[in-house]
Amino acid sequence: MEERIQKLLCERFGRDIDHCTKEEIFEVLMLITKEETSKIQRNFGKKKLYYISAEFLIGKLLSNNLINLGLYEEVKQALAVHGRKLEEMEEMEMEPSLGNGGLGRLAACFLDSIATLGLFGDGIGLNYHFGLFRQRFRDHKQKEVKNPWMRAENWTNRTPVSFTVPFKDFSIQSVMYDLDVPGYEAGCNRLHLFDADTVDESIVAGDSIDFDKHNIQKNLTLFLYPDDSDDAGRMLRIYQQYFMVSNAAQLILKECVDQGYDLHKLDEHVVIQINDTHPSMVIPELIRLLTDRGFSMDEAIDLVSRTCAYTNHTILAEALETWPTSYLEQVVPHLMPVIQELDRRVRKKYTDESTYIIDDKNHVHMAHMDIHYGFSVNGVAALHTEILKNTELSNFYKIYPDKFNNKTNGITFRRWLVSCNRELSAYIEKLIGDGFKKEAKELKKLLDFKDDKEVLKTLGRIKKKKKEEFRDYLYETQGVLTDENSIFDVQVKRLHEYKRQQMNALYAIYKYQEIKKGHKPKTPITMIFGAKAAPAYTTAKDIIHLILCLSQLIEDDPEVRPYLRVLMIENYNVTKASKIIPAADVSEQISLASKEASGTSNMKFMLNGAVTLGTEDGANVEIEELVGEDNIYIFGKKPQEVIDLYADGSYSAKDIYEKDELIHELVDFIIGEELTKIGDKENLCRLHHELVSKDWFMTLLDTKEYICMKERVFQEYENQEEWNKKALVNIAKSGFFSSDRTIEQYNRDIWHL
Ligand code: CRA
Repeated sequence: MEERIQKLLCERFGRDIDHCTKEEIFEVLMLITKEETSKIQRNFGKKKLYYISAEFLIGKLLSNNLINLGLYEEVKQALAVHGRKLEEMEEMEMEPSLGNGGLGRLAACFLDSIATLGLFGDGIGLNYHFGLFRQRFRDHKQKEVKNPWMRAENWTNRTPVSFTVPFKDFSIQSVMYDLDVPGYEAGCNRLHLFDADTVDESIVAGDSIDFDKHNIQKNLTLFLYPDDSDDAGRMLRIYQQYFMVSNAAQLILKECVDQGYDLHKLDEHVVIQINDTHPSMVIPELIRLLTDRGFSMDEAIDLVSRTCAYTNHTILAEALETWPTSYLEQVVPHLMPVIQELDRRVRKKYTDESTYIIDDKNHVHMAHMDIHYGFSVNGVAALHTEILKNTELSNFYKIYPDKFNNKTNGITFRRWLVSCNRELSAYIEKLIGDGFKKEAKELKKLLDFKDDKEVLKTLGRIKKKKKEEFRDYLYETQGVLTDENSIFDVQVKRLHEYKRQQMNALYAIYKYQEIKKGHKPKTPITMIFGAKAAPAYTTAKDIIHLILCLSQLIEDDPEVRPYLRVLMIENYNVTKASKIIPAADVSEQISLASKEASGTSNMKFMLNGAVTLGTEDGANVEIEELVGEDNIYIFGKKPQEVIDLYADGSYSAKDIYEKDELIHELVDFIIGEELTKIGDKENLCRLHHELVSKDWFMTLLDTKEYICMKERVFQEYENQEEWNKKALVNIAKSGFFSSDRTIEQYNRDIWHL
């Protein structure tokens, strides 16, 4: 390996390893990894899965792919001979900006597991040049700048595959870029990312995320989730979605034809997983393409319905996409006859208007189309699926009880343990062998060491080491120095009111005031946040402002700072997740019960030995069942109570604010002089007003219980042996959340590959 690295470095840069930069060495390692990946066997089968998704949040690939290829140690040694560290080369890699949150990361974990299980399945998405914005903090506020993550040498390979994608007034020629996805000690699949050569990065103004939304040829794949607060932005999203699925549909048919398959048996050779509603137009597009090839409408609809399966990831109304027919007419008029036909058939068969595809306001409900014309509908955690069946989609469940099924999310342990926490992974391996990397349930064997004081101590030492590493990383990247001897209390996820970062901020205010009164915690507390807010989501941005102002207030206060810190990681992404999660003691999963479909960071934290402080929501419920109540801290109103509160409209934030002295005081602190001195009064007042007058996601409902429970968590942390035992139980029971298990279930129940 050493020789090979040297040779390639000399060829490309004319220098040997001792004289090359980290960037150069990274590039060569990437090329070697790509070459090695291209040599391993492709998964194959007579039926193929196409996982279509607007996001694939794949993260950096070097160390992950090396681990999966079994080359990590070899490369590490080769570099070490020259005193160079693989970790330092990894830092040179740009993180692909192809996703936003859990849904995109889930798709990436799935690709790893699909390949690892030897299943024949590729991902299909878009090659966004600037991806999601990069977050900067200025004046205690989020500022969005573009994120140019692509380099001349990339993990992707340009392929000769190209399709013509027709729009109303023009068509666009696509280019397919491929990325190899090696499984762990297994075969390889691909991620196909479509793009167009006409896309022009120079139309983006400077560092910003502003560009001409009307120039589709030039802007089509510039950004993931371009601002949709105006018509042009919404239209652009339709252009993107159609571009993605038309390419997908054309590729699928081409691959079938190339294999010599009979398209009349499409469903025997193809299964399409529609990841949320962004790819839903694949249904009418495939029907259109089949009828163009002479299939009758009846047969085309029947075939496509037996080929497509839909995953729902949320019950939040804002994310359940509907498109006005007038928009679709302007972008993809050729799909409208198909969509109208699909709707007509529903109307003929069913009387329940709430299940129609096109409603009386002429909006097309993408999820409705998926449910009627797909053969499977799945939720992403047990509770979520129950809520879909009984509440959100109950009218559909009545019609199609057999289509509904649950697939609790999972995470790949190769990235979220083996790669991001090599120390813990190695120690587990020492205790129980390395079988857990492929058979995650083997982690259960750790329970044998539950009362082994040495083991518990070692777990504590590893945690401390990961905290030190995070301390160094945060200092290098943000110039903030953390205390590795404090409790790391971590909430990292997209910013959304339902996730209730604002409730966590209220706790910070509470603790600040307590310390001011002289009630100091025994062990100092570091509250760590990481979150991006959607650029047009005002309240979310105001919450970031509040957190950053609190952070500043405490940093400047020598009385409080030794006991409490509030820190926010800038531009939280997969790379940063892999640094903070192994260092966390407490995992904050405090969404309003019923609203978080699953969550996946909860699983990552658990796997890395953090203890969950959370509500009865999403996959937290399943975590609780597994670890038992002694090893998790659950608080707050139950899902059904929350659902009932929405139904009868009886929740009133104002009532709570007016009647409860403590809450009143905490909420008013937001507009008190301490914070308005630091921050922007307009933003803070707006947030205050939002909380006391609306509070749609019921922050104030659970705040008091939250504070009490969090106090208990910090108290119990003081008994380190007991705490480490909780950590051990969490790790030992996390096997269920391996995405290998999830994918096995998808395959067994839905894909049948
Ligand atoms: N935001 C859910 O909210 C879930 C992931 C993956 C989400 C999470 O609870 O873990 O999907 N939903 O299933 C979503 O994106 C459009 O809906 C998420 O990432």
